[in-house]
Amino acid sequence: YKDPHYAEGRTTMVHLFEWKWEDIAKECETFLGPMGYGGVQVSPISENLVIKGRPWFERYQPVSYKIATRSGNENQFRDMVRRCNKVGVRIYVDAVINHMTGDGENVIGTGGSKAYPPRYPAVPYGPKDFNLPRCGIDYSNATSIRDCEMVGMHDLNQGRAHVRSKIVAFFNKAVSHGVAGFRIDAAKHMWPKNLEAIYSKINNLKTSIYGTKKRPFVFQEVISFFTNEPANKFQYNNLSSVIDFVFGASLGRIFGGQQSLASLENWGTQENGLLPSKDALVMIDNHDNQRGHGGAGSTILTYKEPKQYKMAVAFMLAHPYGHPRVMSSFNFSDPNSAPPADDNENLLSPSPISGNVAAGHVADQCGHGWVCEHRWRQIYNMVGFRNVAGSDASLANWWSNGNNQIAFSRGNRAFIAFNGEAGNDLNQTLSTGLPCGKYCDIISGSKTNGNCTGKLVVVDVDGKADIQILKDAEDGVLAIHVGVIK
Ligand code: ARE
Ligand code: CA
Repeated sequence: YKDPHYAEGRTTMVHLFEWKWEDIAKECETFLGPMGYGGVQVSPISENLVIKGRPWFERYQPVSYKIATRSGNENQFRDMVRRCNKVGVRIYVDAVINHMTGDGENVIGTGGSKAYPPRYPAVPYGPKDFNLPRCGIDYSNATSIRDCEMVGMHDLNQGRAHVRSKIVAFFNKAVSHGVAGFRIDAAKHMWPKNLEAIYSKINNLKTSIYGTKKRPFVFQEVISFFTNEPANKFQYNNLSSVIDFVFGASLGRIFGGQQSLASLENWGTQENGLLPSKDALVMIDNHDNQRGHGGAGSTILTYKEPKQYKMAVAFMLAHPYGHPRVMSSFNFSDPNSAPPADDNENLLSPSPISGNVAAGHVADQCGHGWVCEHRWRQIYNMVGFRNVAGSDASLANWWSNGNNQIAFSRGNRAFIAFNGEAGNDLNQTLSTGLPCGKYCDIISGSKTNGNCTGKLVVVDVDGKADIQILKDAEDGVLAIHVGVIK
């Protein structure tokens, strides 16, 4: 359950938050595939409650397990998975299985199903399928975290055979369409032994795509910062991967200027409070904490602080620790707001990419309020860096000025330097570990038609190069690798 099953040479997934299935299919073909992304985490696929104003969070209140949301229907979903797999990009489903909706009258879902909480005839679930008596979560109590209701939503009892079988059937429907795995929403609110039983019943992945006897990649959402929390990540990482929230909170603090970059020398070890690397799905921000939901507060960096954010993302993608996930957002000021509406205001989720990218071309941003961090040159070029570095090129040539300037290589394949000092330029001759040659910096530009559109870096026979990052440069990073020799 810990192998993402990326196609050969790929290493990184992107969360295309609130995107439509048709748009994701196109994005796989025109951008993600060509640029080397390994997979997409999609928004929840199961029919959800329609909430007035259509906030993004309605998608976390299931009404049934029909594939019918504003992202699209089951045919569109199946078509997306097929087209993405065809260009080497995997699909991971965000699975909301801890709960259904809150209370409500005239509850109607995005697929037209009616519900009378706690009765959900379209599954069907009835009162016996939920934990009783109803209670609110007390976060100091392990049982309460599992068996009480998160913000008033009816809490499913995954100990019941009926509930398990419905969840398993839902997973197997997605597997039959060719997905590579699942994000388990609110895993912390379900008992590890129940999850284990459910995972074990999921079918093997489609052999025609993944080969024989391949288990789904399962990454569990367990918000956990301290080992002494009654429900914490170390209770889940023996089952499958876990999203490590310490990662983004710590890097946010460091690249946000509260702690020196030099302190990253031993990053990725137990001392940092992180899970073992192979168990950890990591990110700088996610759809919750970028808008103040779900813990860690103001230390989280987002697209709203672009220079620091791009540095933190570059560090995540350059460092060998963990399975990285890039966030792709829509712009917001109100944390509850719906995804962008299109010109006629009827459709939510207008196409982020219509008219912005011609096939085969790269645009650095999307339109219509979609931020598309994954299309920022400094981010997608770092995905390329990670693919070139691979999993066996270990961290080497660590250098720091003892403060906020650092550099390291990934074996003899890739090299990166950071200047996080507001008051000082970085101007150093550094060991890059790379073969002698002229390289294109992939942060200030790209290599196109044999030329560098950004800085040129000359590595001499000893592997040394003059590295310069000015204090007021647009980006505080310089990165080169053996795939961009001029
Ligand atoms: C919405 C409204 C509520 C209303 C409810 C029911 O906002 O006011 O009562 O509906 O009508 C998302 C939103 C919620 C939203 C929900 C359903 O964030 O605001 O509720 O959708 O529409 C905890 C959980 C963690 C969870 C975070 C948000 O442990 O699992 O809270 N994250 C996932 C998703 C969310 C989603 C859900 C779960 C629910 O990523 O997008 O909620 O499916 C400490 C604790 C953490 C805790 C954190 C925040 O750090 O250690 O465990 O996270 O505080 O409370
Ligand atoms: Ca629960």
